[in-house]
Amino acid sequence: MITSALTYANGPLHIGHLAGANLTADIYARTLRNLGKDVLYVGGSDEHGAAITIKALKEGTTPQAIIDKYHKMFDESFRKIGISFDIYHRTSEPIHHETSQGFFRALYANGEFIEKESEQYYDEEAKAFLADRYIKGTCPKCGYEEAYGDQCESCGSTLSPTELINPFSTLTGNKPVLRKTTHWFLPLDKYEAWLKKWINEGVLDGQKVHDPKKWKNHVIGQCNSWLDSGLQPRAMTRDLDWGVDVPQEIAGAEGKKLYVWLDAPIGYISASKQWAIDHKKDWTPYWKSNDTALIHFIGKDNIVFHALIFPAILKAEGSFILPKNVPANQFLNLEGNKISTSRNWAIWLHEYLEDLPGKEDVLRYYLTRIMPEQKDSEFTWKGYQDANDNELVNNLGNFVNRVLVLTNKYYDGEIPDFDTNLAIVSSEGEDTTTFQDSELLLVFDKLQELVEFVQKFEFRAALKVLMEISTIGNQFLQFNAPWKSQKTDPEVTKVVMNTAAQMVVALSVAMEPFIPFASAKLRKMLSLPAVAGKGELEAILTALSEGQLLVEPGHKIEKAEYLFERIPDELIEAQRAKLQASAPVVASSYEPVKPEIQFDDFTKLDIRTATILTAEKMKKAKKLLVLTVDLGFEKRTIVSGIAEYYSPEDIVGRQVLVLCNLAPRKLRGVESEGMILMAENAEGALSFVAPEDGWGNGFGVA
Ligand code: B3M
Ligand code: ZN
Repeated sequence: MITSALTYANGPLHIGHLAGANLTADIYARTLRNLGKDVLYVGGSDEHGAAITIKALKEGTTPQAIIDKYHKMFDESFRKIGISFDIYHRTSEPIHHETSQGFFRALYANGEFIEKESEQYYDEEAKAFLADRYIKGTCPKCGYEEAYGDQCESCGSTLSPTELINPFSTLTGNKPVLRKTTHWFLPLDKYEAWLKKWINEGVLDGQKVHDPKKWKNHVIGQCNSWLDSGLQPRAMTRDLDWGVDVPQEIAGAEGKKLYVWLDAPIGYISASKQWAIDHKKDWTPYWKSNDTALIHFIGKDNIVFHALIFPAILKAEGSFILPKNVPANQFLNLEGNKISTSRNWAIWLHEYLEDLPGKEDVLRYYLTRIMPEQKDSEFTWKGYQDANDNELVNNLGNFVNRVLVLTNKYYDGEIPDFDTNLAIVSSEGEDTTTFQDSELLLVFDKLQELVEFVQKFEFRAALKVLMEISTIGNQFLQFNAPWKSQKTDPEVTKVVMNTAAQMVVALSVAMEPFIPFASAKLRKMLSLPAVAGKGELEAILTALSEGQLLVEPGHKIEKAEYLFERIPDELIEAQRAKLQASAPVVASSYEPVKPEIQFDDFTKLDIRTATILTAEKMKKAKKLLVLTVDLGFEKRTIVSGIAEYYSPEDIVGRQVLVLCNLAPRKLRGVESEGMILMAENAEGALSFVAPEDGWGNGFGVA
């Protein structure tokens, strides 16, 4: 049972989504299917939570319109890049609402929830409670100033709103107040002991259920850092109007929705149920049988939800298995910067597919090659081009092409038969070894190594082994030089070419999980059926271990075509230019216009002209300057986040505009009594907006 994190349907897919939770799971699922395992691999769109409603608010449309748009895009893009979901589902489906409500009922009936009144942040102007993404503030872990109430996108920490420093409402920017509300809490503190044992020893209810040594260090590390600081009861409901209703028969349910992190992982189960309906199968063995391995592929920002909270929910329900592993990946950066949706610093999958048609496998290959398995890694267009040209074209493509071209040239496309006696390298009693045997044994070992790496979620290493098989093939050709021996010793050439053909067939299967489009193309050239996830790899391993051929003499292949092509510099330059340009210029990077206000709203802002009198750097704060400004009628201290764009000595004496009736706010212990008005471009660069120098201080704007 394999899952990919459900993507929030609030913006297009980018390469980070692939590298984190999807390409990983796809390679894994395809490999297991090729090994003949019974695999169910599900994914889908996460269509609830504040991520969706806030996007709808920004675009002046409905959450439904947002999820419909992105779900369709995701479904298409994933299909085109070859993610082999057995079902790509969505959490807005009725079957999901029923399934997640069923969980809520079961937990409620089991007495697992604590119903509790607590104080939560509330935005008095928007008249809304501020959970999760409705609230932002400074991350207590890393100091990032735009951390959400549920997590920090900069360091990946999972947070709760009360941990934020200087919280503010994302709806209005207001400072929130605390207000009482009642919710159902999951007492995670009560589960702490068994979670600790389960994570660190793989033991659950006295049974060994997984091997913690097979879990990634950073996954266990993050869980333990949570466990060690003590788990807190966590609210499983929210005051929202978008999401799955708390079952209405429960007293107090009115107006309450399930917390998105309660419903979303249950989405994996709903998807499995829908798949079972569609295929007239039973979903329960995949979720309830002890011989099923449940594997969640995710990004590192989702670790505690999948490795602590969802397991706690599954166990509280009582009839489900827990994940056998949660192989989370770290983050992928792009050309020196963090991938950022809001700054449009990303390679969007739908644009890649359009701009570089036929290069799906190149992206898959390069992303696997640089996969952030243990630490963050970086995508560069140069790296992409090099990986394509030096590895796919020069190594793999070249080997395959040479074999197919020569087979066509020398044997009219028929795999040659050969005289075994010609190729004996050793014989002992009944056992004779030909150089074909020893060469194919090398391939067999490599295939086994590759499978082991995939099973350990070490996809980079597995890919490297795949390329080593092709290197072995190239060296084999180079050493035996059939293009020479064909003239001098055509009989020996047949052994060489037959052996090379066996290698190509092995490669055509082994490459399928990584570069499925090239595999399908190659299989067609080989006149063999496409790899369909029906134990083909297992069959090859068996055949090789028994010394059988993978393709018989006389089998006729088709004409050779190139599997890969060199990527011209212009293409790379164009993509680089597009990336650089897209941030500030492309229309979509402009902030949408905010909802209409009245003149009265505007006059509430008291904006005055002022002069900067002094400026100095705030200690240990990269971005902050401490300024004193003269407002004419008084002097004020203002902490301003402009240090990356202006140095203190350059701005003393400058005329500026100050919002002077903003409630004071403490920043790093210094009280800031107002705000300097700046223009901010799409890259986040700042520039003063101000009257001419010498204009005079304390005058309002009109
Ligand atoms: N939608 C977060 C994300 O897209 C969240 C994952 C849910 S998995 C059940 O990164
Ligand atoms: Zn952080």
